[in-house]
Order: sequence, then C-alpha cells, then structure tokens
Amino acid sequence: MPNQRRGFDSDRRNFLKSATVIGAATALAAPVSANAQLAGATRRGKAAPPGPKLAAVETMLPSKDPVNQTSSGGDFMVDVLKTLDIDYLAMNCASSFRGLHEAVVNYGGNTKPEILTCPHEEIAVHMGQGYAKMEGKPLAMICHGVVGLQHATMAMYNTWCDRVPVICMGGNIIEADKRRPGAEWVHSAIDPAAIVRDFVKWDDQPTSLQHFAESAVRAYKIATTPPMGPVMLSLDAELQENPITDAESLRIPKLSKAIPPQGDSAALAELAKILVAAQNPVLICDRVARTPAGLARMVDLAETLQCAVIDNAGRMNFPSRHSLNQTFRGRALVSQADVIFAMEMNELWGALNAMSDRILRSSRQLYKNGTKIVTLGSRDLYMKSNYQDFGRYQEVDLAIAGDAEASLPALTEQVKRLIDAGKKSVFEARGKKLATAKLAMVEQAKSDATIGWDASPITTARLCAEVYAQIKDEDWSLVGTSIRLSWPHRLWNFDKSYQWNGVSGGSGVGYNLPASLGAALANKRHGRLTLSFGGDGDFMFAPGTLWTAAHHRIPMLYIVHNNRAYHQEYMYLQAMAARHGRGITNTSIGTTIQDPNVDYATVARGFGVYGEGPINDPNDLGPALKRAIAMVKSGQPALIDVVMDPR
Ligand SMILES: Cc1ncc(C[n+]2csc(CCOP(=O)(O)OP(=O)(O)O)c2C)c(N)n1
Ligand SMILES: [Mg+2]
Repeated sequence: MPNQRRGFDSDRRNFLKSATVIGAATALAAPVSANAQLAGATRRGKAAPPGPKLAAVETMLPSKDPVNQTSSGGDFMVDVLKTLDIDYLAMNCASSFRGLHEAVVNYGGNTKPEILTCPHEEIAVHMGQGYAKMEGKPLAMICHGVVGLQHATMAMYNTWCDRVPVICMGGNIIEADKRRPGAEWVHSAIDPAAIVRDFVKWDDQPTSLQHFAESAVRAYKIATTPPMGPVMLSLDAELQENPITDAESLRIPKLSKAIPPQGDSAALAELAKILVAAQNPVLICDRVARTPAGLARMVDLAETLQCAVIDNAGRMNFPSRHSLNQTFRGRALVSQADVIFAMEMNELWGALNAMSDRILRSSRQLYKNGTKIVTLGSRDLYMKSNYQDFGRYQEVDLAIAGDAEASLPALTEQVKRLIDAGKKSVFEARGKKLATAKLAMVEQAKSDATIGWDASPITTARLCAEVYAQIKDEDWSLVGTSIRLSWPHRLWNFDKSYQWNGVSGGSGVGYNLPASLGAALANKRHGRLTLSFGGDGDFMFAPGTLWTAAHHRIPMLYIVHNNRAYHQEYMYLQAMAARHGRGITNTSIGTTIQDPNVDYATVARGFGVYGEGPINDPNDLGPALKRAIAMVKSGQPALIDVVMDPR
C-alpha cells in the first residue's frame, strides 16, 4: 500500500510508541544482529575498524526504540500545516527534514498533508505549480538542505514567473556543533534561501516553534495574495526533532487571506467611458482567471461590449469557441484597434510589438500611433530586479493597479450604465461582424488541419483532432501542451474553467510532465479526465515523474509529442547557419534526440505506467488512444508515444 493513511488522534504518538516497542524484537531482527556484531567486536577487545561498515551500522535501524521523547517540534509543525489546510507535501526524502517527515507520517497520519514521493525536487515544485493552478490553493514541498534546493530552483523560477503559490520548505542544520561531519556540513548553509531569494516572494528561517507557526501562516498569506508566488521556509533540523519544551505557550495564529485588491473606482469609471466610446476596442488577457469566476466575468465584459478578445491563455480566461474569441487573428486586431485594454499581462510589450531575431534583432510596433492603451493588473505591484521576467517597458495611457478578476464586476457594471439603445445596436453590429470572422477562422483551422492528414510522421493537427474525437464527450481537462502546439485552442471547445491551466511561466523546459501530474492530482478528486501533450525534450528532464504518477495512482493521459529533437533549438541553429550561408547539414548536432531513439512507451512501462508506441501511422492513433483512455478512466496513468512531423 503506497499511502498508508491512519486516523489522526491526539494520543497517536503514545500509541505508536508502545506498538513500536512490542514489534521491535521481531520486526527489526537484522539490525539487532548488526549491532550485536559490533558489540561482539568490542567484547573481544578489538575496536571495530572505522570505515563504511561502522557508518552502515550507525545508520541502521536502532535495535530497540529508545522512546526518549513524547513530542517533537515536527509534530507542532504538522499541526500548523493542518490549520493551513495543506493537502500534500511533495518531497524527495532527506535527513535534514527527517523530523518533520516522521511527524507527518506518524503524528499526522499522512493526511493533510499526505506525502507525495518525488524522485527529483524539480518534480515536487512543478507538481505544486500545476496543482495550485487547477485547485486554486497551494500544496507544500520540502527539499534537502542546499542540494535539494539547488535541484528545486528552476521549477521555483517557473512558478515565480507564472505567479503561482507553492509553499516551499527545506531542511537545514543551523548550529555548527550539531552537524555530523560529512553530509550534514556540505548540505547546510547559513542562509539556504539566498539561492532562490530573487524568485520567491518571501522567505524565512524560523528559530523557534512559535516563530515557525507565525512564519508558516505569513508565508501562506503572502504566497496566495496577488500577485501570487512561491515562498520559502528553511527549517532547522533541531527545531523539528527535539521535544516541545513549552507546549502551553505555543499558539497557531489565524490565517486571514488578503482580499485581492480592486482597481480604483474612479479609474475604472474612466476606463468604462473609454471602452464604450471606442470604435474597435480589443481586450487582451493573460492571467486573469484565478478562480472559475474569472472566466464568467471576462465573458460578461466582452459580451457587454461585443468586442474582440485576444487570450494569451496564461489561464482559462475565455471560451475558445466564443464568437468574440479572436485570438488567432490577434495581430491584425491590435493593428486596427483604437483602444486596447490589457489585463494581467505577463509581457504586454510582446503582445503589442513584433520582434524578429533571425537576421538582426529588430522590432516594430503593431498598434497605430494614437491607440489608447489601458492596463489592469497586479503585476506592477511586486517586482524584483535581477531576473528580467518583467519584459520591455511598454508605454500606456492609463495603468490601473488591481486584481483584474476582482475589478471586473465593478468595471462591467460601469460599462453597462453607459450603454444606451444607440450604443447597443452599434455594439451588436460589431459583435455580428466578429462572429462572422470567427466562423471563417474556425473553418480555416479545420481546413488547415487536413493538410498532411495521412502523413507519417503524424502531423500535430491530426494528432489533436484524433485526441479530441476520443475525449470530447468526457469531462476533460487539458493541462499542458508541447511548444507551439496551438491546435487544441484552434479546434477544441474549451468552455469550462478547468479545461486549461496555462503554461510554464519561465519557459524552463522540464515543466510539462511534472506540472501536468500536479494538475492531474487536483483533477483526480473531481473525477476529470486529465490529458497533456509534452515534448520529448521536456520528458527527458524528469521522466521519474511517471513513477510518482504510478505510485500515487494519479490518472493522466500523457501524449509524448515525439519529434526526436529539441526542435525549437534545431530551428534556431538552422537559422544561424542560414545567416552565414553555411547550410544546415550540421545542425542536427546537439539538437536531436536520436541514435539511439528513445522508446518512451518502454520507459513508461519501466516506471509502472501503461505505455503505447512509438506510433508512426496516424490510423493507429484512434485505437491506441481508446485503450489508453480506458486505462486512465480506470484510475491509472497512461502514456502514448507519437512520432511527429517536426513542423
Ligand atoms: C531548462 C531549459 N533548458 C533549455 C531550454 C532551451 N529550449 C527551449 S525549447 C527547447 C526544446 C525542447 O524540446 P521539446 O520539449 O522536445 O520541444 P520541441 O522544441 O521539440 O517541440 C529547449 C532545449 C529551455 N528553455 N529550458
Ligand atoms: Mg521535441
């Protein structure tokens, strides 16, 4: 049984104590004999030679439970995590947090939080990223001192860039005289969080249990206040392991979540006037929908104005087939707009300008001079300087600081007040034109999708059409796509808040597989069919994620978009070679994943996951998908390796 869940009660530790003592003599036979060997050596008057054997004996299970304490700081930490309603603790086990680990599984009954065993710290953080975007609340992860944190860093960076809350923790041994020689020294630091301070929203290293309680609650609050982000707590091993000495004085503070800030009402009223007066207003959104309400509020504003929406899809902001969703002709709309209203944009400049980096790096403005640009979002409220995730400075006419989802009802209300019968008919006519353009776009997408329909390797469009045919009547949730796979958003009907949850944030490859699993974990509770498309290059960073999927029985259909290359980089290299007129003969060096080809289905099976492939013939896709989906619906993860046309 992977996850033994025991009921939680206050006498658990005492109960377990006696149970362990009774069981020790039989269950721990091997360690007893190991210790006996050592004792024998000493009796014979010979000191056991120092070296690996002695070390091994030292780290073996004790021959009997010393039972010298009735509580640990870790128990109290578990109590704190329980008040925060944290469902999971994702981790790769390690001695620097063995105190908390033991408290979670015994004192806490491995529930709230339940441990997720991850073979890499990057998996733990990325699972948290995917989970929080789907479930609307953070999970916790913990990593081993400096080395675990070093592994966790890139995923923390993605999470930071994506403005997603994850409660990150790490073990440390603060006092020098308490560290064992060797690993405990090289894994300790005076300031472990220094390595991630530029891309976490807040961090602390509590020095008492009361300090932990207050910092954990504060960390949760900071992480979940927009703009959200990961936070980091370094936990001293002594604090976790030693008995609680002052139980009566300890207090867990109440969490009061901050109400997301609404934009200034006068500014929203001015924006409403601008929007109602505009001929061709365009709404652009990126990370608007924090909760299911965000999607409904976006639809309400767009329908009230009957104007075009460009969805950058950082979250599930707008239904894909809505007649006002004009995402795939975004550039043309930006160039025609007289008003652009951009919400929760990650990179506004990139949405309003085109930049080429192939010959010489050059850019051009897409919008007309004189176009009024208004922003609304929490992005400007909190920034850091070192990492450049804020993008190029974009001039705007009105910048309203506030959470877009929270501000939309007041804005839409103001807009509605300003619309008279004359405006209404103008807006309806505008909406009709947009609906016609949308129909044409959908038809174009369908016809584009047929290009190379029977080709082998399989086209991305064919793959997406085959997948949709199998899932469209299910309660599906797409939680990841490989780079440039825009077909689902062009062809599929996304109209529910959980049918999409955005992308990596920091474009750090290695996100897709573990973050998809985190989202699948959230979906499991709701009985949704989770699916994700991931690149072969992405897969290679953390394939062990599949073991976590199998171990924790997390259903997910994972489709490897296998172009046998780091294809984006392959194309960049070709562009560089072309620039020098040197031909593309050598550009597969360092960019392809061939010789040997990876058999992802076999890899999956090795991790205990159902695997099919490699699939080369598009006609084999349907039956393979059917089998894999049946497996997923039975509660298991499944992988399909599809060999793809690189385009
Ligand atoms: C951690 C990290 N390493 C390298 C890169 C550079 N990079 C960008 S896209 C890409 C290729 C990823 O391969 P795959 O997932 O197979 O996608 P494909 O380009 O083949 O569609 C790489 C290596 C990156 N963004 N992040
Ligand atoms: Mg690839």
